[in-house]
Amino acid sequence: MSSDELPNNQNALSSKETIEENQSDNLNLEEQESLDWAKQAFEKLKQKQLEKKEALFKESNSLAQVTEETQETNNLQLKNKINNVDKDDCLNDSSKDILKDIEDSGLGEFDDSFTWSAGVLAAQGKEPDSISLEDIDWLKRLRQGLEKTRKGFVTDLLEKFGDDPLTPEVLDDLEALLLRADVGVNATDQIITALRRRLNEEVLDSKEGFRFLKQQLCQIVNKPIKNSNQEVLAPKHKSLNIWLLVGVNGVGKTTTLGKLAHLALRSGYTALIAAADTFRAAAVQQVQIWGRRSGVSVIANETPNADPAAIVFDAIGAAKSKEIELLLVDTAGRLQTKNNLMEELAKIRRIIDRLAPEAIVESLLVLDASQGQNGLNQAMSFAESANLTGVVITKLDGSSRGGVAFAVASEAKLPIRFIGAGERLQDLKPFNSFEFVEALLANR
Ligand SMILES: Nc1nc2c(ncn2[C@@H]2O[C@H](COP(=O)(O)OP(=O)(O)O)[C@@H](O)[C@H]2O)c(=O)[nH]1
Ligand SMILES: [Mg+2]
Repeated sequence: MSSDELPNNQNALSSKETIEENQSDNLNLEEQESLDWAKQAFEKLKQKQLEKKEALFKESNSLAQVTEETQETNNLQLKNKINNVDKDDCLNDSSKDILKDIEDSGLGEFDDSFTWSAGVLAAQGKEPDSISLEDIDWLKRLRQGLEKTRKGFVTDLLEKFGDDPLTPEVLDDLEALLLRADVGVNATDQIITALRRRLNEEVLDSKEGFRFLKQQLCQIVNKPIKNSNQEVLAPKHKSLNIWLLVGVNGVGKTTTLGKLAHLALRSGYTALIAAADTFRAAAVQQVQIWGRRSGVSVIANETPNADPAAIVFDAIGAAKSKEIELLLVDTAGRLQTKNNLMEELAKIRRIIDRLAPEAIVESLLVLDASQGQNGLNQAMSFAESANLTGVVITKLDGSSRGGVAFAVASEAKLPIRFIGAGERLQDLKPFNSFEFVEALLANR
């Protein structure tokens, strides 16, 4: 194998050196430590990436059993294969592995986006060699996704905060900004009151003010999580866990269900999907595609308007006989009337209670971040009839209204369990308040 096929480590090093030269003059100790951490992490990841690529090429060579001379053609075929599987909904296992390898190889440059992501991981006590490319990819995506929210909020905020100690007038401006960013009346009140109290006690410079604001924002989203006594939502092994995905049409229920199935399998759970959105014919097929993508079986009935409760009935039977740990239930988002929709959810719930009273049931409301305040209204109306236990916020990539997370936590008092930022299988992660707030206020 020629060394040309391997990623060029030299490029990464030279860009790293440039950053170092430019920055080392005016870095304080804390920043220098953070940069060192990021450099170490970058080196480790680069190494892992190299090893992975080498393994991939070796594998492709042994599979095709080609000689040195024909290797170039073979690599080309491999690349073609990779390009093609990207468009294929029904990936086979080996294509999936290759695709994953290639996707994972996107380390990119040692740039501001990498150092920021590394800083967020370091601040949570992680070691440079324990992080993965996926961690970095996700944080970059989250920061990028929240850019629109940030632009309309943080940029103004930084301008208002300036470099001087905070004044009561700045708090009035902050209040208006928070409300405009869909943070909601309750959460905004809470933040402004806390800041005011602090300002009365001491002089607060803008940097400390910003830090205090982040802390307040974290507290707001953490409160319902703490109240639930479950830091991260995960199914209980060797038990039947049933997670219902509810919410209005188009918010991303089915997509989230597919991503959750993938996450569950990767985390070592056995999973099954129930296609209980029978209101639209295409909905069942869409679930089946996600089932194939994630490698999880689907219980469905393709008869138009089949009874969703009957599908859940069958799915529970199958889950019990196969000792499934996580049953994911897709539900309809639109029926003729809102009452019908709520009645249908209640009926599904009754079936579960009757058939699997021992099951651990989660009713997760899926909210589209781009709907802002409207999402909060949905949360309030579903909370009454759907026994909600948590929220999934989707479409954080490119939404300008990510602030709604705070409104949901403080007004609907629901823990945010997962967030979605993209349409790929891996674009869903358990909610982490620290990462979310850091990504939202990433400029400082
Ligand atoms: N950009 C982006 N699109 C998403 C995300 N989640 C879902 N979508 C898209 O939103 C649309 C509606 O999703 P779907 O799962 O069918 O919504 P449902 O009607 O609630 O089941 C689809 O085009 C999805 O690809 C996300 O996190 N980011
Ligand atoms: Mg759907």
